[in-house]
Amino acid sequence: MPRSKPQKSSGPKKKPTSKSGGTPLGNAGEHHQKAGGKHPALTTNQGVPISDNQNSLRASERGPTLLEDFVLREKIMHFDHERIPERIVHARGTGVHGRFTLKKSLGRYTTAKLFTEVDVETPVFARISTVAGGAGSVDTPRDVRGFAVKFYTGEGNYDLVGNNVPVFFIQDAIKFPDLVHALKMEPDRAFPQAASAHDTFWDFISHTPEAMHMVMWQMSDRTIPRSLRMIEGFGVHSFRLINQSGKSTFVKFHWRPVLGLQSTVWDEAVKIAGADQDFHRRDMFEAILRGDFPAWDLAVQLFTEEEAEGFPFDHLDPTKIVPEEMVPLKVIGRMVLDRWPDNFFAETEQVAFCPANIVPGIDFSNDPLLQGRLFSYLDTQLSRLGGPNFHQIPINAPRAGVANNQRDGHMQMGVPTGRVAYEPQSLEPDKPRETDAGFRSCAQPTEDGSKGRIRAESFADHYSQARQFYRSQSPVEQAHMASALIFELSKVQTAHVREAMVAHVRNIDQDLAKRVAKGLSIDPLPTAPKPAVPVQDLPKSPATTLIPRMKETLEGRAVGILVAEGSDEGTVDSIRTAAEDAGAAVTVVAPTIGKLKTAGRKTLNADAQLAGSPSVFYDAVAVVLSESGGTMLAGEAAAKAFVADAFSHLKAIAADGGAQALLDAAGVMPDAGVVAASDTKAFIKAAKTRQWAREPEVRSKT
Ligand code: HDD
Repeated sequence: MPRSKPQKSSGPKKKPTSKSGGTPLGNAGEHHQKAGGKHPALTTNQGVPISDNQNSLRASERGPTLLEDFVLREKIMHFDHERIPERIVHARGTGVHGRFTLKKSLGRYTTAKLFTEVDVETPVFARISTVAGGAGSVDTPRDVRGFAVKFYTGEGNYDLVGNNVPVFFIQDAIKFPDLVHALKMEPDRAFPQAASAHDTFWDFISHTPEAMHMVMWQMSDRTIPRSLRMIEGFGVHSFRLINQSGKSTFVKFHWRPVLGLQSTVWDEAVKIAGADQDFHRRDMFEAILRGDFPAWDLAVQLFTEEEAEGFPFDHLDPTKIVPEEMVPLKVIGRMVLDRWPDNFFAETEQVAFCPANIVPGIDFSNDPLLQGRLFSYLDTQLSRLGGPNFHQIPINAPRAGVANNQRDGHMQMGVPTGRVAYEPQSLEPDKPRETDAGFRSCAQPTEDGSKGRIRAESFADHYSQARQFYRSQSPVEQAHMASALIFELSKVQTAHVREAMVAHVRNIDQDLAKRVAKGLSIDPLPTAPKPAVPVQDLPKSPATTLIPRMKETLEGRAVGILVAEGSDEGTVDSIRTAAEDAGAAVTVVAPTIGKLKTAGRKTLNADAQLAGSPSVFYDAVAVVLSESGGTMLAGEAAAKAFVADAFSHLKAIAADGGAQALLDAAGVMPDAGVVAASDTKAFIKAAKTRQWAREPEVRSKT
């Protein structure tokens, strides 16, 4: 929400702890205060004071620049190397510091202190990202969001590197480079940026039946979130927890946003991309600035090897969920993000996550995708961060301390002392040694079998959970999925790829296939590929839905009030107060920013200008105008779009009499979500949700 006013949240206001340090914005801003006061001398990287930072060394007033100008050369050399290779995936990310507090011990299942020491705060750094786009790409494409959390535990760093959907496209890491090459910009033309809606992606998917479950999630509203604060996170794979006696229990991790889930509608996401490329990053930044610290509950699903054997799927297959209805979630603690990084590059860009970063009491499962990831991330950091010592960069450095005999290498920051850099040894008794409390891999007996490039039979069912997901969704969500598939495939130029996808969808749900085929004018329906195993009709999983589980709330949301000269200040004030009391950030939008005269000849301050603040920035809008203001704005395209978009994006609209001319010009029809501006109670109630009943009136039925 650009330029929304700092406001009080009705949620608890916690000062950031000294552990996560400083103000929510770290030390940003401090530097400006130094101007004019006592300030340090500007120096070169060798510490040499600089007398002139504005002019390079010249042979004469209008003569050539001299090679001996070490101040210029050092400054330009450093600048030339300011960029490091961006991440091949998840390049666009937003990072925030915070803390995790355990509320329920998992002491029966694990020795990991992170999960056994109740009420202890563990510092964390979380980075939420899109997958496909480059570092400078927009925040709101249809895309899965990465959800990576680094826990700086007393036993070393633990990274939970997940996504906001609980399954993945492929079952084996060997396919990952192909998946990513198909997804990213096509290599000959270098477009589209940050989009899966193109031939190579869907060509690959149409050859990859195991992707069908993830594709259903990808086509759902989960991939067009309203805010990074309103998404779930999933560890995806099964991991193991190991207890004192070495017993292992499988675990799946889930992050649940305290603000609830919320998504945009597709047209809204597209328009946000044009209006504010940084919509999600700015939303997070402003929430932290206001003290509205986003929080997630961490929940676990726990099950034994024997229980897993009874599941109608293989939990080691990362294209499968363990439905909550089968294994309920236990909430064990909460993560609160409360401090924006001091420096984007040093922290968010240089943070190096790795699923192999685990601590004693946690272990991997045999999920073949996870096993491949354990290699990939460490390897990637060598090219991104330039050498083996990237763990010394402050954002990556464990707070638990490091003691070993590794030495030297690019960018070694430490100065190890002594003559012993090996082990076992007897020359320096104080040097680090193995410990009984150290990490031990779960002593799992390995299965007998032959070596080979094998896919387990138990991984063969590619459609049952895709069907389960689609059929579990509400009718509104199913319509959105059909529209999303039609949109994505309509961007595919190769007819046989579109047809191959519709053919797969027939194995998921016949009705969905018909809707998509109709939207793409594919007739007759293509023959469905023969599934490797019969598709099962699994029980519905309501926990996978989004819209039916949305929280009715204005907490963390935004309300825009459109005004002009002559608007009634009493109405504006009562709407603002009611919205703020309900937890929303309120922005007053007008044709001009700054002061305007109200009906009572008072002044009202507009926070934002209409042309740069479309209604896609807000969750609900109010339009408060005088008769003449309404007539004037009825002829203004940006005002009409403000109201028409709010209506078609299913948002509550409060309007007074003067606004009617604008509402008429924008084609707004009366319904339960269009309320009188004087009825703040009705407005707040409608603003806490979206008007799903309106959708068939504003969008063609798919
Ligand atoms: Fe990955 C980054 C999540 C499969 C290889 N991945 C990356 C990030 C997230 C994920 C959130 C960004 C971390 C950050 O913010 O810096 N990746 C996943 C999930 C997967 C998954 C949930 C499946 C369950 N990834 C996966 C596979 C491979 C990789 C199978 C390779 C075999 N991922 C990478 C990478 C990245 C990465 C190339 C790019 C930058 C980085 O690691 O640090 O190594």
